[in-house]
Amino acid sequence: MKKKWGLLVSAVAVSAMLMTACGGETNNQAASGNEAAPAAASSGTQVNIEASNWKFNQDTFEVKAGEEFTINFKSTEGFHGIGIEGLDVDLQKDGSKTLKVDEPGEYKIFCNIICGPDHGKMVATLVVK
Ligand SMILES: [Cu+2]
Repeated sequence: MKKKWGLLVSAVAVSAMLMTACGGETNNQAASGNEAAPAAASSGTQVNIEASNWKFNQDTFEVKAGEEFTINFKSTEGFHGIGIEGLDVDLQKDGSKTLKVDEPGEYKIFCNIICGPDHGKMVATLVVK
């Protein structure tokens, strides 16, 4: 029993020393890394699409071909959804979808819920470059 405690204590002591050593070394990196932190936290390109009566927050949304991106969709007013022609995107009301498009081009974003008189005006473009 005593031996076990001894081992445990020395193990803790060693890891504490290691942690201190690492902490000292990474302090500088952590400080300079702060600027990049928001991008790292969201992991990848975020495309924020918001729908209201009866429009999207932007006419075009741009992403890079062959790179993963996440669509964050939100209905801020009314009840809307999005579909994107030729892509596997089908979100309603709120939701996220991560995908990758290899083929550059323009993809039509449309509302996929019959939401009212100007439903047909709810279109935007996903530009894949
Ligand atoms: Cu609609």
